[in-house]
Amino acid sequence: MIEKIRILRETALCKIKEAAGSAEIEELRVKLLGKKGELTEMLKELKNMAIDERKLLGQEANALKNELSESLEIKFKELSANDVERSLSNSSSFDISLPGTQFKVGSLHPVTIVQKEIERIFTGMGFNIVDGPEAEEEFYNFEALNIPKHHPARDMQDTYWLENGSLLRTHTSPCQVRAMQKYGAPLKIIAPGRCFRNESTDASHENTFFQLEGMMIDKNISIANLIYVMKLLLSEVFNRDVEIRLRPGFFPFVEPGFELDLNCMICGGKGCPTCKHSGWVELLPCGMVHPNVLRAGGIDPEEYTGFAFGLGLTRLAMMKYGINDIRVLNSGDLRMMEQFSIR
Ligand code: FA5
Repeated sequence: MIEKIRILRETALCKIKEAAGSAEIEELRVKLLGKKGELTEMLKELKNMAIDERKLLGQEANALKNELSESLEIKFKELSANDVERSLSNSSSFDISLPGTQFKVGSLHPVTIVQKEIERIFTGMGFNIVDGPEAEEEFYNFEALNIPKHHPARDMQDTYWLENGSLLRTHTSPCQVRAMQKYGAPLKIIAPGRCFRNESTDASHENTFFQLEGMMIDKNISIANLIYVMKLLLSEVFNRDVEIRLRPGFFPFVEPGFELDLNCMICGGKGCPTCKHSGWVELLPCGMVHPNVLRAGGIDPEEYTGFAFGLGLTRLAMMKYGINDIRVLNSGDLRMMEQFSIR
């Protein structure tokens, strides 16, 4: 038996050494160590032997099993590496020195970048972020904001009506009333979102654009609070002092109401198509919340006052990044998007 083991060892190691491919090694493994392999059969014979002989031959046979497994493994690895190399060099259409395929990674839209930045600033001041539906009820878009049916103020926002009687919200202001009804006073919220108007488009007007609504209601809130928050917001967004102007503005849902304009950052105030050659960009209407709006939200105007603003988020993104035409922001043109690497 010991002689059989010796002969098996020599022939097996020789065959392993001479094997020409990884498939051949696999065949040898089955032939030698598989269930019905030569060595396995030999081990089975041990059970018929005397105990001393079985012990000695068992040790020999097991040592050979380990040795063969190891040799098969080493040779298999060596031949597999050769196989890959051979198949690569045989294939004339594959040049392994070429760089791999590069996958494009997306980036955030400039409006989203600015929105996130403003959310960071306001949540830092204790404001909550709320949401509202884009397909809105007429009541929230107009009546609750002190704009009754047939009031001329409705003409300021040419509206897309839906067949079911609701509309595509023309501004984010409906979120004011929804938030008051849901959370009551005191209240500090911002509501970023998409708005729709049937506008003729030009360098600063789109029919689909983003606004960011803000509202603060508490006891004794005044215009001083409003101005402070607006200044803080803009200096944080632009990381420097910016030139602004406040003019009286009419919005039925605030009293008094203001238009906050930003010195045009595309032309530095000299005049260009983006600012309609005025040097100023209308950015941020704001004012003290009208008592009728507080009432519509279920808040007592005798006890509480508040301010609200409606920031033109898309226009702010244009000013921040020097984009001179609003239409590229909705164009889906990747050449524009690829310039913003923030993810
Ligand atoms: C409003 O929409 C008011 N709801 C804002 C408001 C809220 C006033 C709270 C007072 C208190 P206005 O129509 O001016 O106001 O729009 C606000 C801002 O949205 C504008 O200053 C502008 O920056 C932006 N905006 C309006 N229309 C367009 C448009 N067609 N394309 C791009 N941006 C627009």
